[in-house]
Amino acid sequence: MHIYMLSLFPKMFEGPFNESIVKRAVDRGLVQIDIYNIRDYAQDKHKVVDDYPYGGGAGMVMKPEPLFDAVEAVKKNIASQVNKEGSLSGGEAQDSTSVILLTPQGRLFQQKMAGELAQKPNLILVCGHYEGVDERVREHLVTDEISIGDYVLTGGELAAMVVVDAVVRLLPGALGSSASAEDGSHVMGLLQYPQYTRPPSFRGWEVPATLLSGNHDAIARWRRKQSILRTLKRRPDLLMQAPLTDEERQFVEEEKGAV
Ligand code: 6GU
Repeated sequence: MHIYMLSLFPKMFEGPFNESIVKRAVDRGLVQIDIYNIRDYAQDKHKVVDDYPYGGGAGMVMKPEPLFDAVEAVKKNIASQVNKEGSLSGGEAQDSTSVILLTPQGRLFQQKMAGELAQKPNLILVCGHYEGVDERVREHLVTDEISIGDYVLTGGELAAMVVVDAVVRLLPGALGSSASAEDGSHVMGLLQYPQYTRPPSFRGWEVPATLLSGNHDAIARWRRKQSILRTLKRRPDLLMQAPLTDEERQFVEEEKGAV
């Protein structure tokens, strides 16, 4: 997979992409991440990338020309790469490439979307800034708009890093052999059960006896029950959607009554 990041603050990506799982995935050749500075595509000698909003009001708006030029430069690179590899025609690859704007007005980013993005050969992530971007960017350049939650960040960079992290860990081979991308929270629609490691007694707090029992059926039942209880308490919205058996639904109704 090839990910292209377009940003006014390219240095922000240096730390997160040079550590841990993302770095390992890059080192293993599972993903290539290229950072483009939008300011390099400004058209005047002062490298202006923003301007006052028509109609007045507070804040600045990102100008369309540098964003269009930067995305088109990336698409040319994708096309020349594809021509070398010879699978699709360059034009086809360009047309099918997702161009995603990170903005608080976007669709809410969720695990399902991470899974869909992880299937794509190329992703272009455009980090919005200032009070917004010229509407023509939304209408004629990007294919998707993503938000990572209901709060306002100073720019799309941190959100783009969240998206990249969530996508890269799903690439086959990105996690070590002992870890599984399928195992964590949310994939099953339930929150993860409580985890413990040694020692069995710490400051007088004991690991639940079931986990020490060696009875794998009992352990699986205990974990499933804990996941359901934790999801009911913290994220009842998730529980509505979760794939529960009739017996588990019954259990949820009893617990609800008990609360
Ligand atoms: Cl994608 N951008 C900004 N600026 N703020 C956000 C966001 C994105 N997602 C949540 N808040």
